[in-house]
Amino acid sequence: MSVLEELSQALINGNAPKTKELAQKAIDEGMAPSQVLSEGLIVGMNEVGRRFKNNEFYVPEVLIAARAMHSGMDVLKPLLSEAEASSAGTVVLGTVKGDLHDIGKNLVSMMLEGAGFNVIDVGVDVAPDKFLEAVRDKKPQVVGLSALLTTTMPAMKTTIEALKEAGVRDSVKVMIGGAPVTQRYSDEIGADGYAPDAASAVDVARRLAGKG
Ligand code: B1M
Repeated sequence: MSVLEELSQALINGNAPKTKELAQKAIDEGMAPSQVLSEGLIVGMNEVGRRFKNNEFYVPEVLIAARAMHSGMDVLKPLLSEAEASSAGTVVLGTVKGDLHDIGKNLVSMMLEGAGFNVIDVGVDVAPDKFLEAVRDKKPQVVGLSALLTTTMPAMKTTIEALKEAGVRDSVKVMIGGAPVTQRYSDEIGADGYAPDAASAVDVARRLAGKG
């Protein structure tokens, strides 16, 4: 097994210390941090997602794998930001009001950071006003809204409306995502982009920030 295959496997097994050790080993062997991320950690996390969808994995396994992903990212993050001399842009990211799900949002955050974005994570259960405040303060190119409940999807629309009412809608692009969200819903509420998963969130954010 190659070191990257071992790394993916350690992440799938939820073995955080081993994931960290193997990420470091791959770097020490001379691999680029972006390669270790995309061909090691993300391959592993995709497999976790697949097993979760097929009911082979349950929530605890997903949480433990996400923790292992974090420990691998601890090794890669400083190296990735070194490699990306200039920031790809700033993204304010949060889970909308009434919604406490953050595993997917955190993956999106990690992937964006890995791609050189400066991510300002405003957390979960974020009211439109709080998004607005972050947009005013941080002047991001993109604001990312995540929702996992059909009952909280309308908060995406409310947030966009709050940005409009405050007169800042034209200064920022809105990207939305989360399991129940669709491209159709994105069009319907006037968002600028929709991403079905964390990897495509990077492509969409690049496009919206004018860097892709
Ligand atoms: Co909740 N939950 N949950 N839950 N939960 C779901 C979402 C549900 C589908 C389960 C079910 O009934 N089958 C259901 C929603 C039904 C619906 O609305 N149609 C549900 C429910 C009902 C609830 C509660 C109401 C349960 C209750 O209390 N009765 C409650 C609500 C609490 C609240 O938010 N107010 C609740 C609570 C919880 C826990 C706290 C136990 C826990 C959350 C822990 C946490 O996040 N820290 C939890 C979990 C874990 C889940 C499931 C099992 C897994 C979600 C997850 O993390 N997936 C979920 C069932 C399911 O999805 N099958 C479920 C893994 C994650 C990697 O995927 O989040 O989809 P995901 O993110 C993906 C993409 O969607 C995308 O990229 C990510 C990576 O590829 N993406 C974006 C996400 N955000 C994005 C943003 C972007 C772009 C892409 O741009 C900005």
